[in-house]
Amino acid sequence: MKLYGMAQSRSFRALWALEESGLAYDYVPVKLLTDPAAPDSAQNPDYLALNVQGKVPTLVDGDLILTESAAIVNYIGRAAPAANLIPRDDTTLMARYDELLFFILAELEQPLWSNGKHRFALPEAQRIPQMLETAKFEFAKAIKTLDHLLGDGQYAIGDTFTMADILLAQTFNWAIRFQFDVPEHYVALRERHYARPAAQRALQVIA
Ligand SMILES: N[C@@H](CCC(=O)N[C@@H](CS)C(=O)NCC(=O)O)C(=O)O
Repeated sequence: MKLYGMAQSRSFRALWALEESGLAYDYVPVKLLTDPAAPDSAQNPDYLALNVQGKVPTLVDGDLILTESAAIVNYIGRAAPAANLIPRDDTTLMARYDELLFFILAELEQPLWSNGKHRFALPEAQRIPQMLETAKFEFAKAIKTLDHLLGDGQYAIGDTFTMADILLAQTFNWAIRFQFDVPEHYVALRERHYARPAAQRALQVIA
């Protein structure tokens, strides 16, 4: 498998998932907002042929090309069943896992991405400064819902570490980096999961 990614981005989810899975992979660093002629630019025609939006991450496995981080971590989880990184067999746990993953992408990370888009990612003419306050408001709302969705356990789903824990920890890392108000228990969640050996190895890959 080949993972195209950038250090501080959603591609860290996929890199960490690969390290947890034990699967063999190659990591290819890609740069955003650079000259399309540069071979490592996300706007280079060779990269756009893989990822038409010029975004990261992209996972390539043979003829399969995936360009959504949640689909990528699920693919990695299914490709490495022995690592037990996604719920199987138990319909209720699988449903709760799906619910949490969709919630993280649609609700929890959405205000963080909104902040990024309206600070630096969108063309200047499209940025709306008031969106920054709206994003903080929406993030606080999402946190309350997350408190309701998660139990008191050490892990998000069931009693084992899953890809949902990777997505949560990476999303809170992002929130802390963007200086959003992150409650202490989610700062602690981020610390606990980033201390895992696989996360530390993934950090070395992008160092
Ligand atoms: N829904 C996609 C979003 C991917 C995405 O937007 N990645 C950002 C970096 S975290 C990116 O490449 N942005 C560059 C751009 O918007 O041009 C996923 O979860 O993989």
